[in-house]
Amino acid sequence: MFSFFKKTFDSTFQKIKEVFLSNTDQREKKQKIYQLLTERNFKHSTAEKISDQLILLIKNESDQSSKKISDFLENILFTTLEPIQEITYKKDSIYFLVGVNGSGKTTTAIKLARFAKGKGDSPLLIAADTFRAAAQDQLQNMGNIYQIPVYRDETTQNATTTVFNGIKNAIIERCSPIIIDTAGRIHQNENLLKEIKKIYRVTLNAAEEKKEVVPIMIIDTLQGKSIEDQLQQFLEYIPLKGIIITKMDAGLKPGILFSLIEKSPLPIFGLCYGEHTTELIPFDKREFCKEMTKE
Ligand SMILES: Nc1nc2c(ncn2[C@@H]2O[C@H](COP(=O)(O)OP(=O)(O)OP(=O)(O)O)[C@@H](O)[C@H]2O)c(=O)[nH]1
Ligand SMILES: [Mg+2]
Repeated sequence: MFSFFKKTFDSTFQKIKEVFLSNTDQREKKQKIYQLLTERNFKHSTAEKISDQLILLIKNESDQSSKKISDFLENILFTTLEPIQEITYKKDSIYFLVGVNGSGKTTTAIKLARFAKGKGDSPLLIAADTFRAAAQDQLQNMGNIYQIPVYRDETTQNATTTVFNGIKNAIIERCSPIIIDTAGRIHQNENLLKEIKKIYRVTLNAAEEKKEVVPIMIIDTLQGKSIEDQLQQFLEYIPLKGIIITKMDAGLKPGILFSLIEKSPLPIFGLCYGEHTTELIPFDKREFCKEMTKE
């Protein structure tokens, strides 16, 4: 399941193991591990923590096998990610996807719908990107391919109408979860943020406490430093409950991927690592650390 991430991280952890199995003293080992991690863009404090703790644990351990080093690494990574909350998939939710232009909202909406269907649930997608007919076509075409119903209303450019009617329709048809794809909006544009707030409010009204509305921000790893600003701006308008990180396959150094997860100010719902509609995994930090370091 995590084969992509494993491939990205594996050479790093493999090299760390090689350092341990080599014939050098503790100080040199620690320095080499620290260097290995910082060269791959791990945060300095994280690199220091991993190298310090690993040296300490191994020093007091009679079993110096590669398997043992993997176990220690897994635990150290896990404690690093421990403060990050997770948010798990629930069938009866309304997933309200927001984000800046091109971050991967529509692709992720389909991925999420396929994930739900794979669990035996009956998702419905709402095409609430009413700015562009092409955006609705994109969702509709995918829905047709994977036999997932898509609610769209070509008679209106008003996303609130589409969302309201779409949710009512899903409730009548007993579809759940409901996944709402919204239009991309730049985080510096106040009017667009006010609009998404309005659409969110209508979503809450239409849900009538029958379903939990889960606003999720879709974050593109390639956006680098602007990510924090994006989150902050959106949070002023919508009480985001989690994030999905996309494009993790974009060839970033392992440390950048790890830092992004490590620094997340909101619970992580899932990770996307490709354009294919199955390339989404729910985020489970224990599993993640295990897969990264396993033999
Ligand atoms: N490599 C890679 N590409 C992705 C991923 N997710 C989405 N993409 C690609 O990113 C591009 C934009 O994806 P969309 O899903 O259309 O993005 P969007 O946020 O809906 O875009 P707008 O509606 O225009 O704001 C497409 O070419 C997708 O195939 C991912 O996890 N990895
Ligand atoms: Mg879109």
